[in-house]
Amino acid sequence: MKRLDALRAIYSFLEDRVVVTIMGAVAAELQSIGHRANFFYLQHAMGLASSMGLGIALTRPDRQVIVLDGDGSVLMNLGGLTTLARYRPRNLVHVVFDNESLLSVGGFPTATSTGTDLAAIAAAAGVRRTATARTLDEFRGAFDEAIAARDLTTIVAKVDAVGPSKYVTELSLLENRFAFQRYLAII
Ligand SMILES: Cc1ncc(C[n+]2csc(CCOP(=O)(O)OP(=O)(O)O)c2C)c(N)n1
Ligand SMILES: [Mg+2]
Repeated sequence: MKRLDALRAIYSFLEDRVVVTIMGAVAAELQSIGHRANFFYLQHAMGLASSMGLGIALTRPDRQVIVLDGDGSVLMNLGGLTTLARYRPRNLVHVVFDNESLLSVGGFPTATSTGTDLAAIAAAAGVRRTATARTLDEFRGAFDEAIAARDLTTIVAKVDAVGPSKYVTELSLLENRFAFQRYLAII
């Protein structure tokens, strides 16, 4: 499965949800489909996208929050899963695109390439709903089920280690930050 295809498969759903992504390839891919004011691309703070999503989900229980994470990022902050599970925001879906690689910085293999199972770690951390998707159909099914369940879910989507030709986009961090802050203030 290509991450870009997985993003395309859920894009229409993301259009009016609060979306937080990690930096790098996934941010550039989502922007290539179409940036929206309700999308925030967390730069630099690797491993903290779920923490930011958690904060928004807890303060805005009326909104659905989707976090688009990466294997390397989650591995860098495994404690984030325990905190997510502890607060169990029912309005947060945590998607981890697992390409078994630190793709955005050159493609170094991560621990998921040697057997680490992030869905199992999320479950052991206390996340009650977890899924692993290896095909586009499985991903779409797992995503729809997570939304319907109205409960915290971590979906590990196993994707190819391929990304966009360039990761730097025209949208600057500060511009994205202020526009996202204004979006959250008016919804
Ligand atoms: C604390 C910290 N260390 C290192 C980096 C450099 N860095 C940026 S993206 C990235 C790889 C992210 O890997 P992953 O989450 O698997 O996403 P992928 O690039 O594979 O899509 C790294 C190491 C960073 N931004 N922050
Ligand atoms: Mg990765």
